[in-house]
Amino acid sequence: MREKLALALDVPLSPDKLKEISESVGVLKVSWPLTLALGIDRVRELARSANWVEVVADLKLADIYETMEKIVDKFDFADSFIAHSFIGVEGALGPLKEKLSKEGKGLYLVLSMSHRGWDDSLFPNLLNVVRRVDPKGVVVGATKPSMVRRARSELPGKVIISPGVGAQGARVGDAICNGADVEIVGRAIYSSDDPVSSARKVLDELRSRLLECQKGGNS
Ligand code: BMP
Repeated sequence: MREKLALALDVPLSPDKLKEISESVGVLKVSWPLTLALGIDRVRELARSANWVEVVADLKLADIYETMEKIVDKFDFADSFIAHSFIGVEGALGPLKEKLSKEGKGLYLVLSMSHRGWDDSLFPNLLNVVRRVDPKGVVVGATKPSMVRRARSELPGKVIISPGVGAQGARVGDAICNGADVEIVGRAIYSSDDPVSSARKVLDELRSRLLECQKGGNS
């Protein structure tokens, strides 16, 4: 079950704590704020601090291919990367997907963000880019279960990863009960007084929520 939860590590935690957290939360998402705080070499150490199911570099790549390639090469320890889909295919996501595939790495494209100001009228165009790029998966906010359902029905074979659980208001299980594969939790774990026990609690909550929603349908 730990493979269904990702820690959004936007601030540093000690390698020892991360190792314990990884027993409950199997995926590690690293980011720009973490990298700017620690430097790339210490982020690499944290990525190697535990037996993570996957290390996702959430860099929200949004540039021409040649620039994204330089950034991606620095994150040699990452298993997968998050990019924005609005940048389009030719000269950007097309060659990026090709490079990552050759290296055995995954690509996730942002399809619907978790914050209130995101405009989901963009969805059909972004979906079109996703279909053309054929990434490993997409990012859809857990705060909008209807968008998770829409993404799941349009993209049955894609991995859906969903941020917004905890601090942004979504409950543990809101996204997975509506078709997502992984829920991403940041502040509810790393800002708590005891991140290790908070991570365990999130896993326990997910277990019982999944039992509930498997019995009674969604929501
Ligand atoms: P938190 O659980 O503390 O709100 O963290 C959510 C994480 O997911 C952050 O790293 C944020 O950058 C990321 N994220 C998000 O919140 N909404 C999105 O739509 C896409 C994201 O990657």
